[in-house]
Amino acid sequence: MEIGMEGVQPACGMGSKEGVVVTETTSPDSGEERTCRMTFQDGTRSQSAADMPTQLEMAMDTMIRIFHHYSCKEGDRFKLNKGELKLLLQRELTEFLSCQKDPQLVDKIMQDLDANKDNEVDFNEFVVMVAALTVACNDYFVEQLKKKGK
Ligand SMILES: [Ca+2]
Repeated sequence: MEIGMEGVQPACGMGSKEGVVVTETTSPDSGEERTCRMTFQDGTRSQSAADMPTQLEMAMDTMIRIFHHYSCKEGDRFKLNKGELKLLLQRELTEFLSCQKDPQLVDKIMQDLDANKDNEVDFNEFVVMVAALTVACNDYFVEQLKKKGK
């Protein structure tokens, strides 16, 4: 219950009184804890064995953390400018970038991702890029499996 309250309060911007209401629905199978953990607070998550996030939850958490790690370097801390995007691509998508010879690649990616044309990439736009790359990787993966006849 304590864990649930910690998880809910800051993310929803609610006071402790409202937070208590949510935790009253806590079930023994820790389903409520799962929900609360989706608030992705920095470093406040309980790490007991029964409270470990799933791999998919960790993947989502990682995407959020990585985005914010780079977006907070300059200017708007919730958006990637071109420099921040370039750094993220270079450090986090090393393989992807290394096989791309186009010197204008970052500009092109920026233009493609920047759906609202504010010269910044927000989290929504970033997720679209990661999703597109993930789909491409999966297509390749499936193709390889088919070739092997599996
Ligand atoms: Ca920024």
